[in-house]
Amino acid sequence: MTSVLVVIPTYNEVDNISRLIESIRQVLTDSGYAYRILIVDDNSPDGTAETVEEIGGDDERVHLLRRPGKLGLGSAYVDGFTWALSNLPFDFLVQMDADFSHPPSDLVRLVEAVVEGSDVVVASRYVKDGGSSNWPLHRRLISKVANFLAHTLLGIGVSDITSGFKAMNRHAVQELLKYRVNSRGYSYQVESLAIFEDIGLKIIEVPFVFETRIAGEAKLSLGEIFRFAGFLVKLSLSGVKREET
Ligand SMILES: Nc1nc2c(ncn2[C@@H]2O[C@H](COP(=O)(O)OP(=O)(O)OP(=O)(O)O)[C@@H](O)[C@H]2O)c(=O)[nH]1
Ligand SMILES: [Mg+2]
Repeated sequence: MTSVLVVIPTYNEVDNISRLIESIRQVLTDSGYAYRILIVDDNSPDGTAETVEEIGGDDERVHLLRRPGKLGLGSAYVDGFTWALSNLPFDFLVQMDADFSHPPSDLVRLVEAVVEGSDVVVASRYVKDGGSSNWPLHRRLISKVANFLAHTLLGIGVSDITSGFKAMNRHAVQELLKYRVNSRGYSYQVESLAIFEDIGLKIIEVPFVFETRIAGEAKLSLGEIFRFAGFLVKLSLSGVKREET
């Protein structure tokens, strides 16, 4: 049976996480795929991890990876993927945010696009029928500038380079981890696409509508934005690198 792993990094998502896990369970149960859900939590002070333990207690499909402190979104993905490759059975992996910006109802559509033969599927706001609902003007602007910078500096052939909602096959995950992933934070989204292109994987975009977070607090700080821009410049100069073996 085809099996799907959903990886979700969390920091202070106690107001979202129970509903999100429940919603993913429903969507994937209806789809007929076998599934696992992996939450990568950075010792959230609001008790996100404890909530996951409560919900997941008697469900072997829900897993929790606890890290000692807030180490960044990118490194949460890398640690989650590394742990999953050794510990969980999966054919396809979906990465998504915990705050319902990435609607669980779109999950299956993404997975199906990978099943049909792409290696990486990016859920995109910037292709026909994609968009963002109620996103404040300043956030739209930040996203557009980030995408413009990433396109100009790195020439990646994806229109929504900063999307965090992606599906990929196991091969893509294995190959990604053969590279040195330097991003700790949000630039991971761009760096991972640069790596996928370097490997020569087949990447496609499917439209989706990004929903504005309604519960919990934003983590995107000014510091993150500057680190993101600095990282893009560095990446454009040095390129991506495979780990020495
Ligand atoms: N484990 C971990 N997760 C993180 C970290 N920073 C952010 N996240 C999670 O990564 C996802 C994306 O973060 P958000 O705060 O939603 O970022 P955003 O979507 O740019 O900002 P909003 O518009 O406010 O939602 C969420 O599930 C966060 O909980 C981190 O340092 N560690
Ligand atoms: Mg968000």
